[in-house]
Amino acid sequence: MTIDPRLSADARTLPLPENGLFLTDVWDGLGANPKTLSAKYFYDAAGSALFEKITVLPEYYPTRTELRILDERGPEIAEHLPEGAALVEFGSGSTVKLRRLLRHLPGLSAYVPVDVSGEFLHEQAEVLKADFPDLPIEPVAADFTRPFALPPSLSGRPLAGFFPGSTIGNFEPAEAVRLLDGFGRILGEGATLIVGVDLVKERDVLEAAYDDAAGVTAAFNLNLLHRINRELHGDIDPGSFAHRAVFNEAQSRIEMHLVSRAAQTIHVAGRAFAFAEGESIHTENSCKYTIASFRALAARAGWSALDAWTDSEGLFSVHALRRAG
Ligand code: AVJ
Repeated sequence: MTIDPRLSADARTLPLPENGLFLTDVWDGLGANPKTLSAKYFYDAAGSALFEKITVLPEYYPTRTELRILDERGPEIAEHLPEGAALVEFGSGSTVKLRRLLRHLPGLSAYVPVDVSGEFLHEQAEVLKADFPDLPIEPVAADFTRPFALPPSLSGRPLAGFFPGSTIGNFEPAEAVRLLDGFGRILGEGATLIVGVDLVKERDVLEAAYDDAAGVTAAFNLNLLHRINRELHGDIDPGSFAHRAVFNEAQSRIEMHLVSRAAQTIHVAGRAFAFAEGESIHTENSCKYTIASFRALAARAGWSALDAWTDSEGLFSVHALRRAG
């Protein structure tokens, strides 16, 4: 792919093909009916900072609840990881959750963070090394949604995977099955997987978590439009779109949308996209499960249930799964 001359100077400095993919994904998504943008593009520097703010909002229960489960149930979770296991974390954003688990895993032989951002990965590895000097860290720069190879040094060791944060919720069920099966192929027969999964609950609680009173989630959603303006020569007035979060009960997912407040035409890198008043861009799905519905999904991907833990209010779950032979 060649560098598109219509991209902003900032965008042109991004490593290709990320930059070219963002443009073609935005063009494809805004050209589709209904219009969509991929949630993976939320996380530029501004979006990542807004997400950090979301995690401590009073309405946003998932992060603090998962941390509490990892703290309180850590010893039980640890029983499912064999002595000498290497722990592979898929999408190792920050190490906050990992640290909670590590306290309970003194017998771990290596930690393998996997992340697309090589730079972030190596920074985090350095910080972790300072706090866990005896734990070998073997970062892998890779997109965990695609097949990748583990470091050869891990061969012969028992393997475990860690996928916290209910990131699995961003994938529609069919994609989630493909992803979990992919983890199983990478980790191999007999591996353990520890995965954080948000639970179905009352509509009011779910919708408030994705439409907080302080407007942080709205800013996080709208940042996608700012990012398009910054990186792809967009001329979008973010004020002409409203944030909307709705629980789609039939599909058991929170949907986030950006709804056009008026009929208008926007431009992105030279292409025009027309909106009717009230027309939306679907920007995110966050799928919610019961313990049983998640186990059924995992089973389709070749994983059997070992155990699952929830908080006392039944807000969030952490599952331990085993890869069948
Ligand atoms: C990072 C995908 C788990 O779905 O709860 C938070 C992202 N979006 N508020 C979620 C998110 C809006 C979050 N995940």
